[in-house]
Amino acid sequence: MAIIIPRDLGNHFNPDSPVERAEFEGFASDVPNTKGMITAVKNGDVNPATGAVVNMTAQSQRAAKLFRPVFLAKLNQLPNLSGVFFPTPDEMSEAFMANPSRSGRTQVEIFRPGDAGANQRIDVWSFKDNNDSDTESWPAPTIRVREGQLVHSVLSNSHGAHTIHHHGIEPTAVNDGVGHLTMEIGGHFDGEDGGTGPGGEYIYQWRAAEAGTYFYHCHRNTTLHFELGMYGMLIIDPPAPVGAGIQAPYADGGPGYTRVENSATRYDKETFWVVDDIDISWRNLDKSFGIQTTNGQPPALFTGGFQNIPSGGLNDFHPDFFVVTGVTVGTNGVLEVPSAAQIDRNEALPTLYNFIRPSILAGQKLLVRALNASYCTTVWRFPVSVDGTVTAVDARTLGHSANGFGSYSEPFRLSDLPSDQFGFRQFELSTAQRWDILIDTAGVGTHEVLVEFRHWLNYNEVLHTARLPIIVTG
Ligand SMILES: [Cu+2]
Repeated sequence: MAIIIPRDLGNHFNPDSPVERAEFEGFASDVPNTKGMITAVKNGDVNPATGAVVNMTAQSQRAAKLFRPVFLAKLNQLPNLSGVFFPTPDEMSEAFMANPSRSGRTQVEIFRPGDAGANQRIDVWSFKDNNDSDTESWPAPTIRVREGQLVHSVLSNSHGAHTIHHHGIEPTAVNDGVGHLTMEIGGHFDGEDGGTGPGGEYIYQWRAAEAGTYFYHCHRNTTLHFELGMYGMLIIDPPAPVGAGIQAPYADGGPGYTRVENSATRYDKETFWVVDDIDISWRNLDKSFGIQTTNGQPPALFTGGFQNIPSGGLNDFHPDFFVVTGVTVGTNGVLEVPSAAQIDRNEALPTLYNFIRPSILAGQKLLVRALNASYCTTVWRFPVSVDGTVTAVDARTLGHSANGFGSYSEPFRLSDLPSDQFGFRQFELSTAQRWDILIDTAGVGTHEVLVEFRHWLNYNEVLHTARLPIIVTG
């Protein structure tokens, strides 16, 4: 009997064909994962010498496609897999490497607008910094490295299966952190919380090739895990000029250096404006929503997430409120001052609140790193009282001759954008887009930047507007 794969309407799927079955399980379901692929090699389902599939399963198919024979042989020689440590097949070593280390997932509480008593807490998921056990924060702690460094980014697993995808980086395929296809940490096949719990560690290896504003996020069951909060900033800093007195990577908040065309240029302060939308109902979904649990019987339980599922799941998205870099946007659009009761439950809040309300002296330079981490299209409106240079888009420095894009791009001024009748200049960021804006002109006073969250389907509907201040003192 032909069965229609929900995500592939019109194409009939034959579950009796081992090839189709393997493809189906590989792409639409919770298999294969890293441990499963390695186990397939160890079990002899793949010939480690030739890379040929011996027994056709989703795991063996994917392992044969992903791993070169030299790596298959290496896996086969491992004594056992009880250590749940998966070797990085192309691991190399250099002096002055960067070694960030995260575990997933941790849980952090945020608060609805007006909930000063912290009575209506919302759980978000985050990554924990394994080198800083004191503070759990959301967004996850920034990974910050120096341009040119070889990076070994460790992900260990504390609950459920996750990955790290270093968004905008171009690593080798096994280090890309895209679930199912590459290294997924957490050794079970049957849903988020139904498996064996903790397990696994992997070193994602990549080169910090170009300075810029990136971010990292979990790429397993991505639609859900990203909405639940599994992301943090990833900054690659250019080296400082000789004699600058500071060296990359710089501290969040500045001072530091950013590349403008071909030159490392100093900024005094820095902020990350990371806008996000929160749908409370998604917190109550079964955490396997969006994942096909085959149980060996495709397509058994398609738990939601795709277009032709009539209702429920990941196709129902209705944000209840909005946040900027983890701080709640009030119903009036203003960032909410964290209350004592809230800080009691989320100690990172005061730091975040001050960080995203930058205060500079007149004449100082402020680097705004803007990221849309919501599912809305966002419209950013800068008042004409503020000007600055848009230096980079999606971590590519405009006019940077070394990156290959320099010959056909150049930085531009906010004042190059047309202003509307209300005295604002605007641009759009859709999901995952980043702009770097080096603010260098603003009069004394508080300048409000407006960020509109537009309905993800009906662009003209403004769901909410956040008001972000740039405070300039004399
Ligand atoms: Cu995840």
